[in-house]
Formats: sequence, C-alpha cells, structure tokens
Amino acid sequence: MMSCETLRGELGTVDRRQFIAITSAAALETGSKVLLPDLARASQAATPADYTIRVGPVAVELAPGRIVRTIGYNGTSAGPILSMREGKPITVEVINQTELPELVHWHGQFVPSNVDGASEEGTPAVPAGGRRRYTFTPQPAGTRWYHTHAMAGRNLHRGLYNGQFGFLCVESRENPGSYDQEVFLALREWQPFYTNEEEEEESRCLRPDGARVELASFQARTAVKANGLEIGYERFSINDKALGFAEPIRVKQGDRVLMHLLNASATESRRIALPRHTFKVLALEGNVVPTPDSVEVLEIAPAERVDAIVEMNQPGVWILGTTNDEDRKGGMGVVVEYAGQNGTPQWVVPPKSAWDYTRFGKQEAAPKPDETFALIFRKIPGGKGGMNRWTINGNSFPNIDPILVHSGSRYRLIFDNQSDDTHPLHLHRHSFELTKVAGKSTNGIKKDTAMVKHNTQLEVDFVADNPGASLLHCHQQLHMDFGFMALVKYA
Ligand SMILES: [Cu+2]
Repeated sequence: MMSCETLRGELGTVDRRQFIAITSAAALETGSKVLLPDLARASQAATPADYTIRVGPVAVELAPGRIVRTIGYNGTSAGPILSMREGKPITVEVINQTELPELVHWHGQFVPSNVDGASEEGTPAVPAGGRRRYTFTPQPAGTRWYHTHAMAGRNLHRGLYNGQFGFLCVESRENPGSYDQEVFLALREWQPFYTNEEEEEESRCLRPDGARVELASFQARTAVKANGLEIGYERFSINDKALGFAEPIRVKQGDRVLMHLLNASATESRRIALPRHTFKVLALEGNVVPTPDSVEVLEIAPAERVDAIVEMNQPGVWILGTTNDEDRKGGMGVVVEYAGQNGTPQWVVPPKSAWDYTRFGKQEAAPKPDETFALIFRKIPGGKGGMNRWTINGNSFPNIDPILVHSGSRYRLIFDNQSDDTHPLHLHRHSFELTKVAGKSTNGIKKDTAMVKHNTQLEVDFVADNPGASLLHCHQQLHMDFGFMALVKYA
C-alpha cells in the first residue's frame, strides 16, 4: 500500500505528539473567550483526543504579500497531513472557532454514519464556537483526505470554497514499495467568484478514445434556457504556494519520487503534467490499481487522488503543473529541480492524450450484481445570472427517494450523464468498483470518487457492507448544493 511514513518534516506533517503540542500551545496563546471555557471543559475530559482539529480563520500567503484570508484547519490550509493506523481506533476532537456549524468528513473511509461528517447521514455538526469528539476506526489503508462537508449554496465563503481540507494517510503494515522521496501535492484554486463563462476544459471535447466531440448537440439539448452561473477563481496553487514561491521539489537523477496528488478543488477538474517525465499510476483514490501504467498527463476530478511514481531521468529544472496555461501561470504548479541544475523552470506542452481509467483495470468481466440502479443526471439551466439545478432521475435533493439496499448484496449503479458537464460522483462510507467506462468493460479499479464525463455513462458496482445512511453525490460544490445528491439507505 501507499505509505506516508517518510519525508515528513518539509511538507508540514507533524506526528501525533507534536500535533497535540502545537494545538494546545496555539490554543493557550489565543486565550480567547471561546477557548478558555473549552480548555476548562477539556481538562475535565478523562483522556485527551488523539487528534485535534481547530476550524478557524487562516491567512494563506501564496506569494510574498499575496495573502488569501479563508477558513482552514489548525492555522493552515491545506491542514496538517494526518497519519492514522489502519484498524486502530482513534478519537478526533473538532473545535469550531467559526460562527457557523461545521462538519469534518473523512473522505474514503468506511466509518459509521454518525461520525462520517455529513449531516444528511445523521452526523451531528460541531456547533459554532463549540467542540465535539468523534471516535472511529480508520480503514481502509491508503491516501484519504478530510474536508468540510458544509453546504455552501450561493455563499462562496463556505464549504470547499474555503481552505478546509487536508491529506489523511491511513497506514497499513504492508510494504510501501521502493521510492526515494514522497511528496504531497494538493491542487487548489482561491478567491472564487461567479461568472457566466465556463472554465475552458480540454477534456470535455475529448471522448475516452481520444476522438473530438461536437459540443453543439449537447448544448442544443439544454438550449431552452441559457446556462446559469459558474465559478471562476482569482488565484491558483499547489499546496499553499503559487508556482515559483514554494521550495522546489529537489531530486537527483535516478530518484523515484512517490507523488500523492489530491484535487482539493471545489469545482474544477485538472490535467497535470511534468514535461519529459511520466507518471506511473499505482493507486487511484488510495486503492492500488490492478494494472499500474505510465501516462504523460494525469486527469484528476475534484476529490480524486492519484498515487504515482515519477522516475527522475531528465535532468533540468521543470514545472509540474496544470496543462491550463492561464491557471498554471496563475499559480497552479511547482518547480522540480535536479541537483546541480539551474536556470528558468521549463514547461513543455504535453502531447494530446485522453484519460481513460480502464488502462489501469483488468479485462475480465465483473461478477453479476444482485440489482442495478440506473441514475440519469440532467441539468436544469438557471438562465443568465441564475443558478443551474441538477436532477437524478428527474428529482433534486432532498426531494429524492433513497436508493434502498440490503446488507451483503452487490449493486450496480449506472451513472448516465445526460449533461454537458463532467461530474465527479462520490459514494460515502463504501468503495465502488468500475465495471464499464463509456461503453468499455473493466474490473478491479476501486474508487470512492469517479468522474463521469459529459454525455457518457459510467457503471460501478458496490457491495452493501457498511449499514447506515450513505451520501451519493457529485463532488462539484455548485452541483451538490443545487440538487445533485441522493442517500443510499439500508432496508
Ligand atoms: Cu456535478
């Protein structure tokens, strides 16, 4: 499994003991009205929590003098990289130093509904100015993440528009594989604003087989009314620094660098490249793929993760970043610098390629499911200046019947995307397995989030093995907040 054991210090990771020390020191320094009664109460608690997460205001300095004020975790954004041991129960205390209720979601973990961090599933929120403890057993091992699950609605200072996210590694005891260095790269946009224009998205014009698709026919379908507002961003980064303002990733020729990439965006899918190098994809959403394979460009939808090995065999100084020129120049990149090399970091336009999950899968057919649910996704255009709404089989959350499952059965979900947007579908508290991607059968790729490209179908299977309410939703904040959500419930 992917390990996160090494390369800690530089990347802002703290081990548990340091983490608690930092938290309490910061709390004492703050000494605010909110904190003092909290500390008194905490001292009465029999045992300290294993982890403490303070949700509160942060200032992210993307570059000297370029400061973004948002909400983050423990004084930073991204929050600290949390490391948890698979199967070992832990307690997390969430301290909410904001004026609104908050929820921390443990994305990709098989935990009970009442701690998962979604109010729709029954997790109690952490009240404004209050604190709450959550106890659960981290599983499965792999690259997970934690983030707010507050709905944002029209408020661009709420939910994932804020900086409330961080990596979470669930460590297994298995051999982590051989690598010389490990880096954590979270892709981020900052300072969102409403716009009538959609972000140019190369992938939306490419089918998985690489053929270009005319968008006109899809637009015609929804041409009754103009599309509503989309989100644009002022600034971009990888982790908390804009391109050119972080310490470079320093490598030596021959190094094998294990990269953990997370798209922590509220809304944008990304294509990522490192010129002249390839990414050997080992895991998607932290789960080892059956057929590791090398690609020149990674495509990562919001909430997706990729664990990949990059062999450093092209000495130079390079830019690892988004293939979108404007956003890369706006900050979404990081410099990779070989020992003994200097000069201006180089970007080279990568060859055109289509991202296709199935290259990482097995060819054999998946076992037959006990039941199949077909889910049609459509957009109801909001009109110029309005908000689009989203429907699943004609209905928007919360006016949508739950998907009823029986414990132990295997279910197939057909995600039928009849809209002109890509949707990263996320199922809480379970993994699903891809079985068909845009007509192509596959098997063995386990994910918790998967992108369904515009006007295509994606089929996934999951076993109902974690009783309790589970959200199924698009991870695009503007879509989930406007209807694109349903509950899976156990009969
Ligand atoms: Cu969506």
